[in-house]
Amino acid sequence: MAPFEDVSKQSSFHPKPKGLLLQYGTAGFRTNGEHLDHVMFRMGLFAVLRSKKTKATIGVMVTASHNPEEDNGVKVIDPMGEMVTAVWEGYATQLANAEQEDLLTALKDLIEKETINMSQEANVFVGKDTRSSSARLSQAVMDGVSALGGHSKDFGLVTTPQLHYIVCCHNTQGNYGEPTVEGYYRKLSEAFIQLTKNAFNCTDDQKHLSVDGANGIGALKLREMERHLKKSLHITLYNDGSKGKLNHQCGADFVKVQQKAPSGIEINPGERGCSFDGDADRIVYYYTDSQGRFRLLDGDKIATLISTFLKEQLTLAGLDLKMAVVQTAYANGSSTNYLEDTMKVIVQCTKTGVKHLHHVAQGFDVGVYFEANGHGTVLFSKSAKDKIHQLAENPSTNDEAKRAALLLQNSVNVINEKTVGDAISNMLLIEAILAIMGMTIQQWDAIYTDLPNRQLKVKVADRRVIGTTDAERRAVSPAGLQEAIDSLVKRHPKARSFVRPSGTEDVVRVYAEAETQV
Ligand code: G16
Repeated sequence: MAPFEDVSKQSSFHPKPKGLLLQYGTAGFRTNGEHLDHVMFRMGLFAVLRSKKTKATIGVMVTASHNPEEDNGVKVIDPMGEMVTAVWEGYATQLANAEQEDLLTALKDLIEKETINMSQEANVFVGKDTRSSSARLSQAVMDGVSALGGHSKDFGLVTTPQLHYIVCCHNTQGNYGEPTVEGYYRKLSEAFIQLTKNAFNCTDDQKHLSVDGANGIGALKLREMERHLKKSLHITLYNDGSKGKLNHQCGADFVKVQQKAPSGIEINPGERGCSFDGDADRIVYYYTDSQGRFRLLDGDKIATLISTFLKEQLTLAGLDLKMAVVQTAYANGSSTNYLEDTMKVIVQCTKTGVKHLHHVAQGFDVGVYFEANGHGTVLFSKSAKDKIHQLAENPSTNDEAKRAALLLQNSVNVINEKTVGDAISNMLLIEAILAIMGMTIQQWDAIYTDLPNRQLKVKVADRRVIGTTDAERRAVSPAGLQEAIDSLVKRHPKARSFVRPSGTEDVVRVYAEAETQV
């Protein structure tokens, strides 16, 4: 059957509800899982075209990450593990929103606009999270792939970063690693074990970490990974999905926004805990201090810890590389001040969405990027990696520089940089850094003091009436909104506030920070 006839026939099994329009949001389409069947089928078609265009394998992950269990969504992964470009996001929206009778026309338009060679082979790797709707929706993706003559490979339950890793390994013919989940465990664990060999005085107690798996896929995968870590880290896993509901009163988003510990976790005062989100691409850390106060170490604190460590090792190695930290409007003002004034690193601010941060970080030798919500990673340019490698291999390198170069090399391997953020990989990196630097979580927390801050979600009739500029730090519409914010902000020292429409939930997000809180 000619491909378009098959699309016509198959799409009638995945019909689009008339009039339903969805926007490609911060990380792809996301809404209640009941409304996504046609979107998933069409994202299967879309992935085939993207694969033909790039002559490489594309990933499609069925997940709604931090959203509640009843939601679902889709993240499309480009050949090198990155997210698709803005132009292709536009095509995805056109395909998802074409009425049933217009689907073939939308498809042919895209093929023509991008001059896609339809005889080129297409391969799509598909993964899913643990939501109850994910199995049905990932089948819809695969139906879309086969309707347009593509080949799909189902990786089943995987974290989003694992699918990014597998796509990148496959497309680099194994250069990035072995393209399997086991290959992922081996690569990261080996790098972690090598790194922590440098933590000379680390006691068994210091190797202990409590992990909140958000009742999601991250919990399952961390359990699978444990044996590869060979007791180099002692993990107690909570919210492993055996009874609680996904992201409900737990997980990285809950902890960050509510600024309190997840339910279902028991940690003694002073001990480290961390939370993953629903697809394990975000992580935040915390502990309770001696006065029983909950202390959160979010993406800003993570970026500071990692950049402190990397900067120190680059100096010891004698490597003069350009390093920057990329943040968003949510970054706590204290973190930005500390990075710029004390650490003297370049800091840049972008719009929300790791795809934006990733892009800016690519402009540096070492680009550390984290959103305050715990989503981020570190990018090393090819020339930075080459210089580190040469130094580590050169027999005339002195001992101190060699040790630093080896630490940097193993850090590169433990950081799953092709993923735009990976909770498991970031957890291992943080644990290794704390062990190597002999640092407690309290000492890490004391690097700088967060300005008190709050984040709220507000439900409005149409969140799209809010337009923003200046990396979402100022509202341009509706008229009068920014002036009202300004007049409140100027009454308080070190105050800052902004509003922006969420790209993953049907809410407006409101952020405020100031020197003091009442
Ligand atoms: C996604 C994006 C993140 C973003 C978050 C919230 O995270 O990947 O970059 O910060 O949504 O976005 P918004 O404020 O627009 O709703 P995740 O972990 O849910 O995929």
